This record gives sequence, structure tokens and C-alpha cells, in this order.
Amino acid sequence: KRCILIGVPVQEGTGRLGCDMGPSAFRAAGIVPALADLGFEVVDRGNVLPGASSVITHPNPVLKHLGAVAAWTEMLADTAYQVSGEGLPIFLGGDHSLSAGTMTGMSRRASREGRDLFVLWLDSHPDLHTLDSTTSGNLHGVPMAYATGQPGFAGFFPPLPHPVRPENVCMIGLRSVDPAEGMRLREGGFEVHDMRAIDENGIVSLIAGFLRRVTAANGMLHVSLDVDFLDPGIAPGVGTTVPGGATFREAHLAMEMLHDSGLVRSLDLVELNPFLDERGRTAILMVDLAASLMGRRVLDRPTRSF
Ligand code: DIR
Ligand code: MN
Ligand code: MN
Ligand code: MN
Repeated sequence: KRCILIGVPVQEGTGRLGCDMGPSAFRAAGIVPALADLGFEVVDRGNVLPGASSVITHPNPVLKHLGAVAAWTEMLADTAYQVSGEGLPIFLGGDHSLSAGTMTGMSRRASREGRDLFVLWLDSHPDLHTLDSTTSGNLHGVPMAYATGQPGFAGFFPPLPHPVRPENVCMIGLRSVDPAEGMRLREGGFEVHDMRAIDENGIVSLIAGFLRRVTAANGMLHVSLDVDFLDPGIAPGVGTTVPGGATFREAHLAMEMLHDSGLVRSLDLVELNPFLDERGRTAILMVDLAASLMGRRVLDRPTRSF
């Protein structure tokens, strides 16, 4: 049982500075001992950096730091592929643009094993903009579109040999969807659950339904946890707070179910902005959630198959 921490201090994908301190905050909040206490061999690879980025011009004038985010994506896709052959990678963000690289690297890993990558996307946003449709220009709004092979990335982002199938993506917690994203969500084949779906059905049935599909397909599961999935009242340390998010108990329950499934092969912890946090409480909550996902519990329960 080995997990490998990769610090990813990317912040060029957001409109505000501070996410570059995310990896340090996860470490200061005790992620290493939290995982070691669960019996893992924890390897902290430190922070990674992208290769040199070139200036890339694009017809959409609002795009910010396209060259830098493309360079991060290329490096992270390689890193995710390699590290996932040695243990369970946990990517400590950094903004959500990093998932463009981690999802595609994990998809290559799945393909190498003759399997399909599935993604559980826990976020208030679908991050399903293309380079053409984003109006903010913040590239943390595009990783899902890139990884699932939506048009318009060729020639700007790295080539995509192993796109993730939209049918293999389950988004839970949505409550901020831009019009262009809404159209893609309706037509793209994604499994999508907004906050109302959590309120009406409970998070257990949503997670269990998706885990059943992953199990039936012998899929490899990647989890991407954006801080803004959580309610801002418990998780203020993020640049894009959206009211009405997941509660402490919903989030821990989801994590514990993921652990019980035994299906998770990699994890992104993203969008933590320590500059906006209150004495580390968001960092500590994210570490506790990661610990629940990795097996921390109050009472033992049998491993559960879905
Ligand atoms: C908004 C906000 N949809 C945008 N996106 C994200 O800028 O494209 N915020 N991902 O966290
Ligand atoms: Mn996000
Ligand atoms: Mn291949
Ligand atoms: Mn978000």
C-alpha cells in the first residue's frame, strides 16, 4: 500500500493568486501523517514544475496563460501515467486546470491495463468550457472538456491519445453552470447530479449508482475533489465559493463509500487557496476527507461491492 503525493502549485488557471500555496497547506495540515496512520507507505515527491512554456496565441482574446497551462498539462499527463504505475497518486493542487493532465495521464494508464478510466467529479462547476466558449478566460474552467475530447483544443493543448468517455464521468454537486457548459452537459452523455439531486435522493444512492457502473465495467476510478464542492460555510479557502454546497457529513460519507468500494486509483485535491482560508480550516477539512477516502473510519465495516 503506497501512496505518492505530488504537489502541483499551478495557479495560472484561476483569476486569483494563492493556489500556488495549496501544496504547502496540505502538508502543514498533516496529510503525510494522516495517510501514514492508515498504514500507507507515503512517498512525498515534493512539488513538480512544468517545462518551459511558449506563448500560444488563440482567437479567443480572453484566454489567460494558455501556454503555461498547456505546459502544466503535458507534464502532468506524463507524471500521472508514470506515478500511477508505482502507487496511488494524490495530486495536491493547485487549481483545477491540473486535472486536464491528471485525467489524461490516468486514462493512458487505464488503457495500458486494457481498462476504461472513470471519473468522479465533485465540484460546484462542470469545468466543461472549451477554449472558444470560456468567457472568463480562466482555464480551470476547461479540464473536463479537454479530457473528454471536446473540439477546439488541438494545436493548443497536448494531443489527446486516450480521451475519457463522457459516459464514464459522474459529476456530483453542480450549482454553477454556464450556458455553453449546460448545452454540453445535456448533449454529451455525462452522468450529472446537481445539488437538487443530492437533496432529493441523498448522496448515497448517487454514489452507489455510479460505483455500480464502474464495477460492472471493471473500470479504473479517478476522483477529482474541488474545494468548492463543499459548502463555503465549512470550506472558505477557495477563490470561487458558491453557496449551498455539500455538507461535512455528505462529503465524508461519499469519501467513506469510495474507500469501501476499493475502486479508487488516483485523487486530485484542487482549488485550495490558503490565502483565503481561515487558520487552515479548509486545508484540514480536505486532509480529513482524503483520509476518509483512504480508509479512516469510526467503526470497521466490511468492504462493500457495488
Ligand atoms: C466559471 C467558473 N465557470 C468559469 N469556473 C470554475 O470561469 O469558467 N470555478 N471552475 O471554480
Ligand atoms: Mn473545478
Ligand atoms: Mn496507447
Ligand atoms: Mn469549482
